[in-house]
Amino acid sequence: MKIEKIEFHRRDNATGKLTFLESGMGKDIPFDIRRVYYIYDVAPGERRGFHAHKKLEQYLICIHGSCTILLDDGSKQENIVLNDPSTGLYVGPGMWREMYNFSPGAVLLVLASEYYDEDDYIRDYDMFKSYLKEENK
Ligand code: T46
Repeated sequence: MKIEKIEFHRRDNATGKLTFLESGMGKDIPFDIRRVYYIYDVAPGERRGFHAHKKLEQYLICIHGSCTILLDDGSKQENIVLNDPSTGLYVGPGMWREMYNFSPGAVLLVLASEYYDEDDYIRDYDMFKSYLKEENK
């Protein structure tokens, strides 16, 4: 499985750090960002996600603290630690994800290619496997 991480631009000086990104063709984020959401105040030991998307593309950025993202493409699993506000993890369609190990105060920011659509979710692992089989026929 190919893990796609992107380092965003950073401007550091004696007063602090600034990270920026732009979206659109040929830019940092190759799709137009239609939605932004963030996950925070995750209780210790809690795990979220447990789904895949059919079309949605996203970049996950842990802008404060750290968390771990499990990615599963149906045949391989990878666990990726996010702990840097200037690094984004690409998560595309057909990828089961779970988010865990949130440090106290962690904030996970997500930049999404589409508006919220519950029909784009596959929230059952067996259905996810069947979906991949159909897609790869
Ligand atoms: C993903 C991971 C990384 C909305 O109404 N609008 C939204 O934009 C979102 C993201 C969620 N919701 C509703 C749907 C549920 O009733 O908020 C509730 C919690 O969402 P969910 O249980 O899907 O949250 P997570 O943290 O398990 O998953 C989220 C995203 O939903 C998902 O697309 O890839 O973060």
